[in-house]
Amino acid sequence: VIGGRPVDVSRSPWTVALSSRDRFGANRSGHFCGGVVVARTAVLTAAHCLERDVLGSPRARDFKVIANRTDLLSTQGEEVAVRDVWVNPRYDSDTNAGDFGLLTLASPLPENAVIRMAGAEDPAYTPGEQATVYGWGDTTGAGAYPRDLRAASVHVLSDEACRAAYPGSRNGTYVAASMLCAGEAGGGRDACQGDSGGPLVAQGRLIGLVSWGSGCGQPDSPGVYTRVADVVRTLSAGR
Ligand code: 4AZ
Repeated sequence: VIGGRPVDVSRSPWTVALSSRDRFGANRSGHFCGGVVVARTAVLTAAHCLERDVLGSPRARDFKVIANRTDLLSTQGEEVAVRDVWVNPRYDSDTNAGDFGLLTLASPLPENAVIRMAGAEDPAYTPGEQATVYGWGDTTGAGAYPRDLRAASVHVLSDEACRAAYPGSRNGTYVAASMLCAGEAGGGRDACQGDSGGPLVAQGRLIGLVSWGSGCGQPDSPGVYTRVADVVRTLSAGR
């Protein structure tokens, strides 16, 4: 998270780290992505966090979920094994549309760790409002990874503003049906590498998952998030 502040995980107990022994070395506890507790045994994350070339192997035994831990290098909280990995079959790695997947946990997390997802009838925000992004990702855009969870406030933008920022050039394409974007006009506050799969929260509700963007915290290059209302629609349609 660029331009954020440290937060104790008790303030956002739904925020978890995905950790793999093979990723980034032992000094970072193997953290490679964020995730969000959406049911006692279910964690939502980005599909691109679960791809073979990112994870090495998308097999459940290769990674674990770290819950209730602010400092990644501490032994606080719990490490939960993953029983099953599901990647949205409609995820398009070219546009990043549909960038979500679901982890089923081997043991349940506490009820108070579960965040409610925004739905299609209940988006939990209107463009222009503030939301908060959480994660252990890069704080500088140059590979400076923090030990402690961080959070930043960003403004949710209109689809028109997102499309104008990412009209389909080499910088990427904004797909309104499955994405939303958030940032600051002058840059400075944003998600970054390592935050992927983690939560964007408004009104106490999960509205987005960190997905992509052009750089981090740059003016006129907002962060792009998986639209959680679209995740809910997809999951409830059973496909
Ligand atoms: C990434 O590489 C990434 N500024 C995540 C979020 C953003 C950019 C890059 C948004 O995972």
